[in-house]
Amino acid sequence: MTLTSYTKATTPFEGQKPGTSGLRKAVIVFEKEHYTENFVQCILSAMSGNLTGSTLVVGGDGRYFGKKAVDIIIKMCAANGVRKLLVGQNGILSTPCVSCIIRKHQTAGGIVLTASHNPGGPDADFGIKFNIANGGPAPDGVTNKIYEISKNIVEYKICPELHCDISKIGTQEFIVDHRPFTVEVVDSVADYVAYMKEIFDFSAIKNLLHGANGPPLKILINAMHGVTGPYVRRIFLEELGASPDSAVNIVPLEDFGGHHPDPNLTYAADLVMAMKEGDFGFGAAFDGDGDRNMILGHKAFFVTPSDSVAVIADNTDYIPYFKKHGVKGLARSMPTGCAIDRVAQKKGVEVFEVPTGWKYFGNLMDAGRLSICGEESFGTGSNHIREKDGIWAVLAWLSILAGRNMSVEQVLLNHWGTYGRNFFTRYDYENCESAPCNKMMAALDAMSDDASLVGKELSQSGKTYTIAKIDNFAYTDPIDGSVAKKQGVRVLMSDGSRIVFRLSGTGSSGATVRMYVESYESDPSTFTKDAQDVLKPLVEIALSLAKLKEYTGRDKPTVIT
Ligand code: VG1
Ligand code: CO
Repeated sequence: MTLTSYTKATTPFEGQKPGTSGLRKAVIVFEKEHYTENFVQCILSAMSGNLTGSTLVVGGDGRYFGKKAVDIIIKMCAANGVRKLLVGQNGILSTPCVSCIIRKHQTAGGIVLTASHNPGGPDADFGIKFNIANGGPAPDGVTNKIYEISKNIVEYKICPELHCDISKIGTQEFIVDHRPFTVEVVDSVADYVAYMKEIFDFSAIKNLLHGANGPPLKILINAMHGVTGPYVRRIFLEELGASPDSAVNIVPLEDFGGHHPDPNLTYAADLVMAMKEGDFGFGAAFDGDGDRNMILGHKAFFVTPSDSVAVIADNTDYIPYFKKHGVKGLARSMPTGCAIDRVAQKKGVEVFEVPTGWKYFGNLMDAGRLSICGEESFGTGSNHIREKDGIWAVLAWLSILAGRNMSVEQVLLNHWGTYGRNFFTRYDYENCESAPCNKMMAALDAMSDDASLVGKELSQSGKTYTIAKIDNFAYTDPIDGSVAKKQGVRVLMSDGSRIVFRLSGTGSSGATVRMYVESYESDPSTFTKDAQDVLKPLVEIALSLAKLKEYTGRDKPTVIT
């Protein structure tokens, strides 16, 4: 039977502007008539010359509205001349897995259905993100094009009679407008698991977990009811043979059990509590779409993400992938603590500082100049794909623990012993009113033009810092020369300490202020101190410099990491 596609008239919606990582809005917004269709059409139209005859990957974190969105995307891709879709079974694919499949099958790109760490469910958030042929999030040039198209859209194409069963693995063929159209429903984990087995030495990790060279390491992996559940089961329980009590919350739920699927000390409190009891030597959690990770050691010893990526970069000898491909360069996002810079310096490789968001790493990787990178927001990854990758980070850590025969805490103490410690913390003020936050950012921005502030001393609780420079971070991509401006106000102190302020670009409403505070210590007697204690004076300085309490009306943050 030949199916026919139709052109439907529509009108633009305001605000279909992809943020740090795709378009994120409340589910009720995506449920508005034509809303999702409009945005999907904008993505497809933005592909222009590459659309007809293309293959795309489709999948997401399993949150509420995901299946509905997959159905719409299949019907619209069919109508828009796409040749083939690779769809995760039941619409399930982690974000790193989408990236892996795009690359392995050399597709023109993929559509990821996730709002990542934002809560899910009918009263929470949904999101749509476009990834390009390198497997990474669309760069600003592409997202700007999508947004421009969204402002003037008048119609979209859809094939309403096309019905596709995405619960069964296998290929389904259709004829749409006399053209063949194929949907291949793929196993949600197979390609990804195979790739991890190439990258890491699974037998070394198995030995660590089973105690071949010492006491067995007990691990606790918390999937937070996000998309990583099936990956955790297959990799940690089946492949690595960890005991069943090693993995919790591994059934993906449409509302993540009502929680924020964000692996940090606040939202993954259950993991922290369980680790504190002391039965486990290693703990980890992931976010909704599986690209973030949190690493904990025995008794919930916390590894700040800025240190995590530095440790991985410093220990690549234990990871077969890097032995084979080498380590070309390192990178971090601007607000991320600078520990990795020190590793780069020692190893004599380039280090890059890019704006917040994984999309800025892709060009450097494609150009062969970047191997390992991370963000303070629990994102860690490498050039094996073009997204950050939570499970990869855990496997990297386990490889290091196995290779060095050390605990998490020992690895960190060792690292600080070599490099010194970059103390780091982030304060988040979620869901504030937008107008006063914008004013606060404007006031901070104005400070970057104020030369009289340079050299000014700021004191608090017996500590004094001298302002060396204030700027609003701008980045010129070394590969294509594209420029990203106003990426966050940085207050750089003369001793290398830093304060950074920016507004979140992943929220679905209101404003979230992020304040990042970092200072470096080379005195070993400080290394085991609590970051909050060490950074307290600088935090106070930051709060008063920005008049944060006055502008936001908040006397404490929602989340501290
Ligand atoms: C946040 C993080 C950023 C991360 C982004 C996407 O962005 O700060 O580092 O890349 O989320 O992560 P923002 O604009 O809210 O600060 V994910 O796992 O939500 O896709
Ligand atoms: Co995520």
